[in-house]
Amino acid sequence: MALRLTTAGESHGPALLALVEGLPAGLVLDRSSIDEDLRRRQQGYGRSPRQQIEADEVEVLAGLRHGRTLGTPLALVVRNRDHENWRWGMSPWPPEGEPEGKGKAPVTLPRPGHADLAGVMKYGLSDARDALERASARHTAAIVAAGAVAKTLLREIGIAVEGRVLGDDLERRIDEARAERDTVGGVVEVIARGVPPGLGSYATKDERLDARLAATLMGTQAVKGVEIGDGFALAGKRGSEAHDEILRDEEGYRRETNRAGGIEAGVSNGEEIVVRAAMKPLPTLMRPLRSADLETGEATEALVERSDVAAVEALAVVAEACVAFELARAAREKFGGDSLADFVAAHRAYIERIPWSPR
Ligand code: EPS
Repeated sequence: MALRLTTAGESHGPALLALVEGLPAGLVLDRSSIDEDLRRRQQGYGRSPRQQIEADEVEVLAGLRHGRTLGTPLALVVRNRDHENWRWGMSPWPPEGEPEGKGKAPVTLPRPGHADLAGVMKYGLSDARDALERASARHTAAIVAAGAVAKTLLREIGIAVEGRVLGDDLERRIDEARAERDTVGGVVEVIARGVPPGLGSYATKDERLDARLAATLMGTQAVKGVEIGDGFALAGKRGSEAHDEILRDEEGYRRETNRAGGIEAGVSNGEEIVVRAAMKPLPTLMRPLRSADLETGEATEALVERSDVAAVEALAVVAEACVAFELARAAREKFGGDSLADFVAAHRAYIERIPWSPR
């Protein structure tokens, strides 16, 4: 019963696609809640003018009938409105007619921090656009659509996932950076409530829930660090200050602290799952860094083009989607079921068996 996500799509191509396999049959999806998450991702202080062009909404091509999943692959599409301006430049087939619109000229001034240089070397490209289009964080719209579906599934077993930006000085930092034609990053936190003990496993590295959450967040554009619970701060503490004492009363086991962030030995322990991701400042700078031209090898300045000053608020929504999808994947492994009713019943039977009281 493996829940799997495959995505495709370029930033200025016709659309982004998400293929979700392994959902149970009978899950009722709500189009407006998926679109609401897509809207949340587009908002946020410091975003690029691109967001005034896009109005992301989900289209379903397969796997759903009358709002209920069929237990078959669910195919989601988010169209790129901006593709209209890139019809020639991003045409999937050799374009017909005279070059027009955006993307006509090759990108040859690689930006430090973006995929441009590594991409052209790795794939043997002459136009960095062939690399940057897929590396673009526009891809995260597909992730958020799939994450909204995962959240719907998790809700059926009492799990809620919520992302937020840490630090309240982001707007000031963005204003200052914009004034100096620079960019900023930041830190986001995702909390998952209602996760039962026992998701993930210590049996193999691949099954560890902490490893899986770290991988999915690190797999998101611009993320350079992930921590679970008190993470890096734990390294400087004594063992007696670092661990969460185990208490037991008539309702079950509980903890008074949650420094482990809800995961011990790669397994959820019933406490809130707390995970943070650090986002680097975005690499497209209006006052560019030094670079070298891909055609001539000459010293130059990196590409300057429309971009965001910050996308940290968007990352909070994306990270929420990533964590939700990974938890849903772990829950599908544990509770199985071809139908939603079977999945929910297996979860209920497990909760009744273990001495844990969801708070
Ligand atoms: C991005 C560059 C910008 C961002 C984009 C990510 O796009 P454009 O090149 O069209 O101005 O707006 O993010 C999105 C489009 C989005 O929806 O999040 C990049 O280079 O990664």
